[in-house]
Amino acid sequence: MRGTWHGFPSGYGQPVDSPRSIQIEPFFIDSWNRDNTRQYRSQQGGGGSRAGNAAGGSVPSAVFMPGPLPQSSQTLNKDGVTYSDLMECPCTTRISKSVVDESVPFGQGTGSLTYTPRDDDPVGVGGGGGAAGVTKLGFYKNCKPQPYSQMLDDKNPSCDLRSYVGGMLCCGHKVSLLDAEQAVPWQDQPLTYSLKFRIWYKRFDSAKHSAVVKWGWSGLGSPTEYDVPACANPSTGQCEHTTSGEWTVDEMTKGSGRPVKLLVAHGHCHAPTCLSFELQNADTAKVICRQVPEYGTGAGGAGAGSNGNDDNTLSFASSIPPCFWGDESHGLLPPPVLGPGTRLRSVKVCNNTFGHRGEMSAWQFYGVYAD
Ligand SMILES: [Cu+2]
Repeated sequence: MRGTWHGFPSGYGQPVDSPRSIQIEPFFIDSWNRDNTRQYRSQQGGGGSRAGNAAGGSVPSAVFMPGPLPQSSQTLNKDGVTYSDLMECPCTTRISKSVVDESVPFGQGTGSLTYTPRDDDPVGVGGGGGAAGVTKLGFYKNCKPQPYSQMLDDKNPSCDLRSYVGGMLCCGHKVSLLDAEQAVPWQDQPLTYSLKFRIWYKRFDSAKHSAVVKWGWSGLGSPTEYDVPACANPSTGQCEHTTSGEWTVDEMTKGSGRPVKLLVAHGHCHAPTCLSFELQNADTAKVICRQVPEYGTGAGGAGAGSNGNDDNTLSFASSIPPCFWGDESHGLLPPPVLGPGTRLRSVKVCNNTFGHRGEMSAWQFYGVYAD
């Protein structure tokens, strides 16, 4: 994410030994409504243009225009929506489920999801693109019980194939997120994307640098994703959903039995859902790290609209600032040192004015062993 700092405090680094190539896995979902945007533009007297945008034109600040959505969308025909529900990968009628055993208890429903394209799906323009063929994906989730996660007790739909309604497994490569009855629109107007990466590096000097270790914890069990149920009464304006889970440092380091010194903590969560992500020492109830994403407002003129191309896109997170520890002389707080027996608690708060799918709750930590 453009505004999110990815680095290490002075004296630490992540060594990469003479790389020759990199592999990236960009994840794009085209949710742009070409027609409404054009109509809006002509009503406003035109103006603005954006490179790489087949229809030209830009949607001014704070205007969101949904494109077609499947029936399973949680924002379909609702007021006050400022983002496309497609970005949360709703399962559509193009996808069928095959459950291995319908009689198993909740949380054990496994099997597969099969995507079937339409005959008139895009065949690819300019040598790229093209639709997915029949695609089958296995579903194996293992939501953990308390205290690791509330997901089983809450019967979170992501824990079981029978209740799964959206998320990564309904977002295969080149699939359409529309229903079987809906043709893929604007096939003559493909979008062209450009990606820019900036990689900051230094020569690794073992006299000056220590190599960091990466640890992760999903906080949920084997799915890193979960559903955020819509709040019962959105008119109250207080729609927040909280989920939490606990684990030990030793579990996180795969039973190393060693204390850790944390240097960087990134909580992985999604716009427009994520409100805050907190890591606590469950033994002392002390907050170790609290992350609050920064959201775009859509303000700022051409290019800053909900389909804009700058950092202020409406309802998108422009930054999720990580927790970062280091040397006091650099203005940083001292790194927390945690023994292997330390219990950690993750507390994640989401906006649930609308329901969400595929939201993620995962911590990524970088640090060193402290023994
Ligand atoms: Cu994610």
